[in-house]
Amino acid sequence: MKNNKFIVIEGLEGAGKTNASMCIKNTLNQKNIKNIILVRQPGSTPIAEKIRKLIKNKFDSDELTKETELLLIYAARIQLVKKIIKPALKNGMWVISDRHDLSSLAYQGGGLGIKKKIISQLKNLFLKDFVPDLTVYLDVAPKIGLKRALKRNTLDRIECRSLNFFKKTRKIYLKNISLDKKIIKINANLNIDTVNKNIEKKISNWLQKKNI
Ligand code: Z5A
Repeated sequence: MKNNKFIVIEGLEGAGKTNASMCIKNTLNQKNIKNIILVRQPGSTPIAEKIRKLIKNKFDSDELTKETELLLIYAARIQLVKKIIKPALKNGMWVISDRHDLSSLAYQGGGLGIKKKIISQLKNLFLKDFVPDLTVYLDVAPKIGLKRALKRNTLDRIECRSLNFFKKTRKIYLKNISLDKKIIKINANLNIDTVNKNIEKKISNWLQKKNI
């Protein structure tokens, strides 16, 4: 029987999702799980990567409406789920995704104020009962996350939003993780070694519970 899983990493910018992806992959490798693919959202197919550019770049002569932003992100997600994630899972691969639909609820719902009902309708229409086996939510204070993101490069269109936007986004993340037993919360304000140790420990426990 296949025991491969779909694992999602969530959190604000600078939470350390890229680092967490590698940490989870290494933890799986240690358990002799080697058939793993890493994807990111929006992105990871040629079309979804084009949409990613539309989402992240600033346009002087035009501005995405919040509804357009939501629909573009969902379009990229559907492309990735149908073309890559579902076929990979069917073929026994493990999939680690940097973000999934909880990001839409947090950013476009919490941050931009689109009604939860609308986002849930999109989810029900296109993802149906396709849900991650596990979500690792990296909880970082918006100020700390943005400071880390700033150190790395110039800020993109979304990263330029106000601190209040990210506070509202985090609030929705926290609300949702309290409702879902398949979400693990990690304190991402701590130093990177401690964060990695905590991720490794929680993933190992989870695998053990699943008899993997
Ligand atoms: N978006 C959306 O709005 N709605 C959706 O449904 C989806 C996405 C799916 C994707 O851009 C954008 O799309 C994102 C949300 C939106 N926009 N924003 N803003 P992205 O992929 O470029 O942005 P991101 O997902 O937020 O990635 P990120 O900024 O690269 O964050 P990260 O992957 O979590 O961080 P990192 O690259 O691992 O770490 C950032 C830096 O911090 C790096 O130098 C690390 O070495 C450092 N770091 C990481 N952890 C630590 C700790 N613990 N201590 C100290 N330093 C650390």
